[in-house]
Amino acid sequence: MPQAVISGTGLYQPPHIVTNEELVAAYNAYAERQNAIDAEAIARGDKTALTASSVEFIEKASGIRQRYVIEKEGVLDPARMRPKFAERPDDQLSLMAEIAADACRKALAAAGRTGADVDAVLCAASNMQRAYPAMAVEIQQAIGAGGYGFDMNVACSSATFGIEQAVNAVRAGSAKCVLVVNPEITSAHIEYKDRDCHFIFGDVCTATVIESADTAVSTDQWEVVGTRLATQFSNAIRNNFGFMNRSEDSDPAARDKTFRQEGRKVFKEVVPMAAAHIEAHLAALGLEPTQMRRFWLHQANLGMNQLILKKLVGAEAGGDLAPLVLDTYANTSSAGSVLAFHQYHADMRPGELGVICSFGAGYSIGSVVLRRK
Ligand code: CO8
Repeated sequence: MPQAVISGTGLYQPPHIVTNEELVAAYNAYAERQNAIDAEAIARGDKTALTASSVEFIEKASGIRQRYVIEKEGVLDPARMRPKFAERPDDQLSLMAEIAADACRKALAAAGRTGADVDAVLCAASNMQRAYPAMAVEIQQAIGAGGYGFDMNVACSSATFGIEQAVNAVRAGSAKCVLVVNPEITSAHIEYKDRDCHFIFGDVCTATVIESADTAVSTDQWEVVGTRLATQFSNAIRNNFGFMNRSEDSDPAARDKTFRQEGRKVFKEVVPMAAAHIEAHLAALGLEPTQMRRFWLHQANLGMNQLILKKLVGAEAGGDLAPLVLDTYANTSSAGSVLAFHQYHADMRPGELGVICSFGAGYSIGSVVLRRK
């Protein structure tokens, strides 16, 4: 059976930064405006006045300091509170495929490959821009790949679940070179009018090349030692947007049609699950957490990562052992753990081990154990 390696990663980074200060100023202006509109209902006790957001809360509760977005003006407009994207005609490359193709080309360049070498494209992300044709097939055409493409969604764990499918395809011999791409346009499905979550997400796209070790040409190869996936149903993170909305005569702009969560519940339930998942995966491979040179953890919350790491090895997250990217990029959904790997692996030596681990809605958890070749 061929051995699978990660031979390159790529990152599309959006052009605009939104700082916490800018985001909070926009939210507070929106809240003031909305409270003025609702003044009578608030006075009657029929509505609750919106309370201000705060930079201090955001940084203390999450560790996030800024995020990147593809479009900034609409997000920060108190009269809009969502990005403003132009609808593109069918014969133009869609926005999601455009950022995906950019990340794919960079990952292929890192792997010493071109689109012509790719025989499978998996578009793995929390949301797809349309129902069909599959985003992956459009990306496949944009980068000049052959073979096949399909979309998959396991929310924040989409990337690790995609990597396992790619590794299985390479091991089974059904594909030689697979691209897993994670275009996360989170700004289009977060509710900027809700102070509980307006700060959480940022846009990026990551791409990973997985190929057979026999034919890989990259100077930067990572043997996939093992992958493990797990899911357990939970409503604690949910978005009811979908094709049935129209027939249900439900309001497409209702609060339940964008991201919502019970953040504290997620925090409490997912931390022990993720730590136990990593520990069990490593044990099945005959490894201990203390043998890991690096943990590339899902980037949702600084406190979550610190607790997971403490349970595993008794250390603090951040710095060298479990690098953080969420302070700069915020939660980029499925792209977060791959982004951490992309930015923090060059210093590792041949033979050293690390784990990519994602966790999020579903609940879903995925881990990928890597050894530098
Ligand atoms: N400013 C000031 N105060 C605030 C704000 C704010 N912006 N927001 C909330 N507060 C208040 C609350 O109202 C509350 O007040 P009170 O005590 O009076 O009720 C108080 O602050 C404390 O609120 P919380 O208990 O909610 O605060 P926490 O300390 O729990 O922090 C977090 C909130 C940061 C959300 C934290 O709970 C967290 O990070 N939890 C983990 C969440 C997580 O990891 N979720 C995973 C989601 S990602 C995923 O799965 C992908 C989904 C698909 C992608 C979707 C892309 C859009």
